[in-house]
Amino acid sequence: ELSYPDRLNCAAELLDHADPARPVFHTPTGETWTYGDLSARVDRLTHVLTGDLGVVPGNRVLLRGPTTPWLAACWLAVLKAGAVAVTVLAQQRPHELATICEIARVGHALCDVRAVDDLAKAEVPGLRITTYGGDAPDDLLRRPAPTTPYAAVDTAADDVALIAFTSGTTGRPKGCMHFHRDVLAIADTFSKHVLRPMADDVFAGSPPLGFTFGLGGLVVFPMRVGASALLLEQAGPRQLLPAIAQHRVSVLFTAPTAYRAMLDELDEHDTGSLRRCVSAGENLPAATWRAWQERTGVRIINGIGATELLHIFISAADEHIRPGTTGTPVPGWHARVQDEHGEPVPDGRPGLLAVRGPVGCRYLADPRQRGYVRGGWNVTGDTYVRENDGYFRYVARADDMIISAGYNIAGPEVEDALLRHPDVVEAAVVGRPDEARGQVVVAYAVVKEGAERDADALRAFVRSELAPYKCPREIVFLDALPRTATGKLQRFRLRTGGDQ
Ligand code: 3SK
Repeated sequence: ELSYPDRLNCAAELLDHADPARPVFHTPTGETWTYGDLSARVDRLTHVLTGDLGVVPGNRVLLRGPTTPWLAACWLAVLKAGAVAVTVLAQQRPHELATICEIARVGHALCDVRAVDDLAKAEVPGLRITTYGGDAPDDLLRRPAPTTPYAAVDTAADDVALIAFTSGTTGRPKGCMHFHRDVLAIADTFSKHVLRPMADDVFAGSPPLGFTFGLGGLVVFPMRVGASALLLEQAGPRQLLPAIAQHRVSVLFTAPTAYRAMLDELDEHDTGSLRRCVSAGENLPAATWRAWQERTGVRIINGIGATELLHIFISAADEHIRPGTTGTPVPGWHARVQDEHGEPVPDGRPGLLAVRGPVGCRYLADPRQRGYVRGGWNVTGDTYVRENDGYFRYVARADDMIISAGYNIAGPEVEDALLRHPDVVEAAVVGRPDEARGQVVVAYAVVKEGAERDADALRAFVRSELAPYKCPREIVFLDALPRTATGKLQRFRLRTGGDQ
């Protein structure tokens, strides 16, 4: 059981316990911030926020920019001032930003000068935008401010610290409110018990700080143990590999597609510093896990997390990892598989994943709350099987199950089979309405550059891997699959044949 004092400011907690001389952030250009630098810069920012900018506890402050130490510092400063950080992604467009600001009643924004155009275009009434990293005299970093320490606002452990938005894979964004204690709870559950980082670790990864996968993996987890993180503005597979070699990265956070893409270029880079590799955001195919382990010697820590629950709640480490499964509930979390009425289903049978633990889903002013939290359980929208030894195996997103001629077919199982073909880089499988069968299986595939786009050969390959009723009726080749800004596959766009 986790226990925190009633009064708690998570930013102060993360900043105050590390050795000021130790590094906290590195940049690809070779800049290093120590914990002492970070503390001093956060305090300056907090003075400006609460002075010049008039931010008071409880105000919602939008943060927008590429992954840099300054973005992390702004996040910490907002929390230290007792305000609420509203995190968004650099890819979000004016219309989405306007909706988020309206839902969260955002009054202030701190925005990297390079990302300000779309925020300005959102034309949010009353929004006060302050840019950082530019030349203007009123730039956040150029404003005069006391250099004295700032005493953190005395927030309650249950005060909201963060509103993280999720659009899921479709629909109006939902703001997930998280408390100061929640921020520490993700470090004191998944990170402490599964990841087990050390102060000498160097973290890096692809998820942006506007995605809680990245905020946890690149800021909260390293800071909770006094370790450091390399913050990369560009963090695709092409940038990650040289960065790992150059900065001796030991803890990597990225998504299954990136692991798969990196496999092709592994030989050209030294990945010997890697000690922990975490995969989340989507299901990790067993084939990718095995290939990564064979080539790097590192056993990927697979996990399922959600913006609603801040970070990962089912996972496994070291010898407990079982490829093809997600793992077991992270210590502090409980999970079960239930039917649509909330009744547990027997082990071995698919059903809806339901979890509860130290962090809960609290949508801001959104009736969809009732669908997510049912009978005290958070129902994540994933179909899972619990094996009889307690391991949880992903089947599909609940709305991604395909029912064809009475057969239940899990799209991800067919995708895994497609991905076992050496030419296939990415695959997505959906059900298309069909008069005779209810639905038929349709696959979308991205193949390696120069590989033949031979649908018949690929269908024959799938038939050699799976029962014939699971074989796609049609295979469509694309140059890339439609994904959300956080990299999640948008199957609904393939189902509706929308713009790809
Ligand atoms: O949405 C997810 O998939 C996720 C995974 C890990 C940690 C956090 C999140 C939001």
